Amino acid sequence: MDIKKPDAPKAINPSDVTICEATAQMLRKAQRDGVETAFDRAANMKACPIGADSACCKHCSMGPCRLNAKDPYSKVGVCGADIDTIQARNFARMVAAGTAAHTDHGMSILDLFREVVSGHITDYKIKDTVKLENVAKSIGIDVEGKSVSEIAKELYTELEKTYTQIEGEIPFIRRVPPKTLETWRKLGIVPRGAMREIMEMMHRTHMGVDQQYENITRQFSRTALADGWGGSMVATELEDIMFGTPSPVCVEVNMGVLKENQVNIIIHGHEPSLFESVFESVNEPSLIKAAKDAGAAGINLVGMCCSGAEMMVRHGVPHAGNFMSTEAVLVTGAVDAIGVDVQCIKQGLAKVAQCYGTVMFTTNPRCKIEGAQHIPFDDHNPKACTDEIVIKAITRFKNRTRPIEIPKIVNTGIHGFSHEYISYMLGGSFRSSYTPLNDNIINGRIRGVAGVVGCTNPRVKQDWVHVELVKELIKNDVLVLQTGCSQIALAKAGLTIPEASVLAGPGLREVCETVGMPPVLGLGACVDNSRILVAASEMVREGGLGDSIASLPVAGAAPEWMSEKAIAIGQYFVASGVYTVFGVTFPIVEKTRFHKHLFEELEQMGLGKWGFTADPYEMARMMIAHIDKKRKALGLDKSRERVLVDMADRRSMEAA
Ligand code: SF4
Ligand code: MSK
Repeated sequence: MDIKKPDAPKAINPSDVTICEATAQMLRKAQRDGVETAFDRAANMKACPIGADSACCKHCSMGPCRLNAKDPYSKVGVCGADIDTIQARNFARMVAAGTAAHTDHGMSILDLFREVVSGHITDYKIKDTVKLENVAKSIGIDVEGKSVSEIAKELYTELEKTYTQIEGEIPFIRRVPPKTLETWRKLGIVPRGAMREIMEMMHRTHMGVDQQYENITRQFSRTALADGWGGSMVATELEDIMFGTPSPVCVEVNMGVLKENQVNIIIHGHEPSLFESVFESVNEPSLIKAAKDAGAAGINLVGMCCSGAEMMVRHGVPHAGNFMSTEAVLVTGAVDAIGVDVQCIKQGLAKVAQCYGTVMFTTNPRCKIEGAQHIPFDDHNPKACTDEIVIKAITRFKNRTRPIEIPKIVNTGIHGFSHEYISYMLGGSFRSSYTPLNDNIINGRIRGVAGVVGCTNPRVKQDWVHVELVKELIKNDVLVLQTGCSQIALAKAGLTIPEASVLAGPGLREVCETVGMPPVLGLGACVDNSRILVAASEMVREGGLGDSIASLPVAGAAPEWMSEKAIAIGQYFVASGVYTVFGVTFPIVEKTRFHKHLFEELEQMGLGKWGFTADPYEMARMMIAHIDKKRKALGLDKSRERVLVDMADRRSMEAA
């Protein structure tokens, strides 16, 4: 009998899987070294088509049940669940998991804030008292005549409700434009408390509970809103209060930020408390001396993924790359230590680290990885952990044996556009406001605003969809706001500097040149998408662009998304009123009632809606068409035509 030999693994061509030159260079080196990365695994792991369509259910042991995506109503599960119930439940659980991740991150920051406020923690403090007052006032706390400590204690008590409240509305609901809030109240989707919403979502998606896709959609909308206007917003605001509100800073990005003659330490993950402490440790004179005694020119601290984005926008710490570059960067052999906390940390990192002698540390009790050393990080004594990481990195530097190859690519970008800074930048520090942004949208110089955010994913060419989409948007006068790994893609492409305004359409270019800003504004980490919600609310409050977020000429996209957090973010933007387009794949069968509900009916109910395409040009077209539809509804289509005619006239005059 012939025994079929297993197929040889498919080899990738690095230039086909990424446009990041540094990553491609390291993937070539990994191939020479016989080291496998997620790019190789993706090429050799065919995505399950039934799972990709969300046409399967394993919520009980009468199944798992697989339905036919090509003929979705031809079958039901053993319990009778139809395709709409099955995929709504699956989608809901993705929202619940993503919301849990962001809100648990926010809860850690809230715990830290409580301990700082009560004086039990002294390694961190309240840094931005202006922001403290503003956040307190925004949720109705009277700050008049109160000390910083009194305001902070009241703020803590209020914000704790974001998580634990059983009935009522979460505190940041007070920031939502009244018309948007009215729609939510009518639909019964105002979050009470994040824990309650996530718990109820998990209950309702248990076998034999909620089996009506519209009802499930209402609860996952409520759950997602508990993320965007709850857990994520608490994380962002308290991080700003304790670590500083970002303002634009010039940063170096890409793998060339590693330095062969220095001790290189990478921090990767999400919660900035770890990174802030490592930042202190690497500036400790005794540790700098130890590094020099070991023969290093110094200690080089570098960020990756969202931890990196947090430190980049607050302190200008260099950033080595986004999610799909985290294994590749270790292939340089130059990384002496990589410390991680939570979220987006590939298990494969531990193996790559071992191959190159990099010491990998997990630090958070929620995240341990086989093959990585665990050094517990305690907010009450953070330096115990982070000093040890630095000491171990120095030891590894001293004992480096493997050859080092660092791609000589460094890009620069200006990042750190908090929603507060956008208002100062456009309105001036004495009369900071969104009036100039709204005015420029109304007069048509800026056609609209797009949030382009999210991950990178080995199922598509790394960074390519982000970069092509953003280029198309700015060329068409759409101002782009960015968070997470997407902004790193654009920074590497050179689009986050003011000079990139030459790639913008004439109206946007004029605004960028007048203000001196890039056409692509990096706001922070993925948890900081809440800054975009606040900016959108400010635009509504400013006037002239309708009375709800749904009426704004704005759109959102996550062109290379991969995580459940991305689905939660997408859903809170949709529920807030924003048309949101995802790329890669969409976990729903087309031509089902649930698909129609998400892609059409939610908009008719006064919310936003979902869109999908993997093609960046089509994505830009869809987003611009939506922006134009909103402009038309606001009666702004005329002003834009006038500006375009003016610019065309001007160009023909220049050519003459
Ligand atoms: Fe199948 Fe219904 Fe059980 Fe899901 S809940 S596995 S559809 S029987
Ligand atoms: S890290 S969720 S890959 S943006 Fe926030 Fe990047 Fe996406 Fe993770």
